[in-house]
Formats: sequence, C-alpha cells, structure tokens
Amino acid sequence: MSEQRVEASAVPAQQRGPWMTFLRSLASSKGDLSSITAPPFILSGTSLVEYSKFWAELPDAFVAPTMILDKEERALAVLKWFIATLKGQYTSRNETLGSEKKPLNPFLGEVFLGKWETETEGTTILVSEQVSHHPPVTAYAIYNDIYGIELQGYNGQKASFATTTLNVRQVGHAVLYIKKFDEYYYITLPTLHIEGLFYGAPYVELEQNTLIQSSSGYRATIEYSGKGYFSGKKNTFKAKFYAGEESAALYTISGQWSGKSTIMNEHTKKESLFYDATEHNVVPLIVKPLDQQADYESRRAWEKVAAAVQVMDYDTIHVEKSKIENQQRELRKKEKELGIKWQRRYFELIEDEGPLKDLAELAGVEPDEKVWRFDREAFEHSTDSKL
Ligand code: 1KG
Repeated sequence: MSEQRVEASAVPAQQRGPWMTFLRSLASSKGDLSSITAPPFILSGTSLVEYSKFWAELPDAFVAPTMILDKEERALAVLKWFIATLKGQYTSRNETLGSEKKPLNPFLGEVFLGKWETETEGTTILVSEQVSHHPPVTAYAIYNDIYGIELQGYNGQKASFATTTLNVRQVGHAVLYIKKFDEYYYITLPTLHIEGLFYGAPYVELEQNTLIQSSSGYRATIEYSGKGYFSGKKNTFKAKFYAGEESAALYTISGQWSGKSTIMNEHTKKESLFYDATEHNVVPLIVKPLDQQADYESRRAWEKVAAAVQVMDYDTIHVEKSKIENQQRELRKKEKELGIKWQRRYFELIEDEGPLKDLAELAGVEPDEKVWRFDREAFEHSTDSKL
C-alpha cells in the first residue's frame, strides 16, 4: 500500500493519514459495515434507508409486466425491470457524489417515505423502514395500485476485506407480486465488491450470480463479472432464461447493466437489443418537505448531519451524529428497564409459510426461517401514509 498510490488519489491531502489508518482498520473489521468509522470525506449525507428507492426509479419498467398477458413475455419484462434497476442501485453515487460514499447508518425505526407521480403510471408508493440495528436490516415495500404490482423485501450486508477489496454479501431477498395474475417472483440479491478504495474513489462492481424464480415456472439466472485484468468490460452480466426445470435456456441476455444489453432467442438465434440503461432517465421521488415529516423520518432526523457533510464540517458531523446515537442508546436503555421491545412501524417478522417458501425451494435457495413482511394495513391507517 504505497504512499505514492495514495498520493495520486482522490483523497484530500490533509486526510491521507486518516485514510491510510482507515484502510488498515478495514482489514481487521468484523464484517458489520455500520461499525466501521470512515474518514469524513468518504461520508454521504444520505441514510442507507433511502437506498430502497433504487428499486422503482423507473415506474414504467416497474409496472410494464402487469400489461403483458403472455406469461413468458411477462417474466422477460420482470427480468428487464430488474436489470434496469441495477445502474441506479450500484452506480448512481458515482455520478452524483463523484464516487461511492459511506451512507449514514439508519437508527432503529427510521423511516423513509416517498412517491413517484407519473402521467402514465400514476402513483407509486415507497415505504422503507430500518427494522433492525444490530445487525442493520432495512425492509421496504413499493406498490402501484392502479397497475396492481407490489415489491417488498429486506436487506442487510455482511462485509469482508481481502487485500485491496471490500467484499459485501447481501442478506435478504425481494418479492414481486402481480395481482392480476396472482403471480410471485422471488428475487435474490447480488454480491458486490468495492474497487478503487486505495485511490479514495471507491466504486461498486457486482459478482457471482442471482436469480429470479417465478410462480409461473419461468426462471432467470444472472451471472455478473467486471473489468478483469486482461479482458472484460465493467458491469457485465449474462442471463439465462428458462421455462422451468429443463436445462435448455430459451433466451440468453448479455451485456452491461450500466449500458446496453442484447437478447438472443436460443431457437432462432435471432439477436436484438434487450435494454439500454443510458437511454432511461430516472423519475425523481417526491418526498414531503422536512417540516411535514415526523422526527423519525430519515431526512428530518439527519438534517443537521447532512448539512454538515455538505460543507465538510467534520466537527458538526460528529456532534450531530453523536446526539442521534445517544438518543437511540437512551431509548434502548429505557426499553430494557421497562422490559419492552421496540415495536416496528410497518413491517413484521414472520415465519415464511406462504408460497414464497416453495418458490425459494423451487429456486434452490435456502429460505430464511423468518422474513420481514409489509403490514399494509398498519401503514394505511397511519398519518405517514398521507404522502
Ligand atoms: C458502506 C459501503 C456502502 C454499501 C455497500 C452499503 C449497502 C448498499 C446496498 C447493497 C444497499 C441495498 C441497495 O438495494 C443496493 C446497495 C447499493 C450500494 C451499497 C453500498 C455501497 C457503499 O460502499 C461503502 C463502502 C465503500 C467506501 C465508501 C468506504 O468504505 C467504507 O466506508 C467501509 C465501511
């Protein structure tokens, strides 16, 4: 880890020392990203609870499957929507913040709410809540009632550090439900690694594979690879689309999830454009003004920290973050004294007995014993639902 390399990096001069210490501390980290203190220049003023929004920033792609009567075409449209979400999920900070940044660690009960309003798709609602702090787990639900589609899921991260790269395995899954066809899609989450750490310009690359298993039988497996030493472009994927258990794929979809991809019909060998991420503009999420937000809503709660991050006022970042962390510690202490547990707002941890357990098994995935599920009723009866 040569000084020269850090010399040449995006690390502000006065922070090179702390950055070196931080990089060394990563090697001894226990895998919980939230417990690692990163130098202020790599901090984002956005809480991780907001990241659930990346699933539906393209409402047209999100609702498109509901309008397709042919179940094979419909399952292909679900795969296209999933691929379309990846650019936002895993590269958008590079554009907006210059590199990947360390998001703020959500506190238990922190909620992020918003909606997309578009001409053709109408209203698409986002509910995201931090349902666990140790380990950190975010649960979310996104739905559009006009088209009858709902995505819900939860995720946590397990990090490990290898030589120059930070590896992040995601815990959890997503489930898409299309009401008109009473159809479910079980979606697993990609493993990622952070490159460019030494240059102080970290960015995400995806690896290994994920799958989308439909209750209609259609299944897609997606393999991810990045820019290797010798060959290969960044953000590359290859997906195989199957009608069911049989081995022969009906279609092969390949390309870059942050760029163009093509689909090849394995029977006719005809190839055509599948999706072009450079052509698709995300729709901004509408979030209530801060003064109309509850004090547990993300942007209201982190307002002072986010403002300090904006101006790189490291002392204020520390003071304001500690205030929130101390409040949370007080809350936990009181709960302990009173022998009460923190009540989640809009999600509940349940034994997964439904169709999803079978779907997970069909997909050959070890289903989680307990899963976080959206309590729509609780949300709709709450003042928070007045978005
Ligand atoms: C702290 C790392 C941030 C990540 C890995 C948190 C999880 C983010 C997830 C997986 C959350 C769920 C979303 O659906 C998809 C998603 C996208 C990005 C993921 C984040 C990337 C960020 O990189 C951070 C680590 C790199 C670097 C900024 C500094 O290193 C550290 O701070 C080490 C703790």
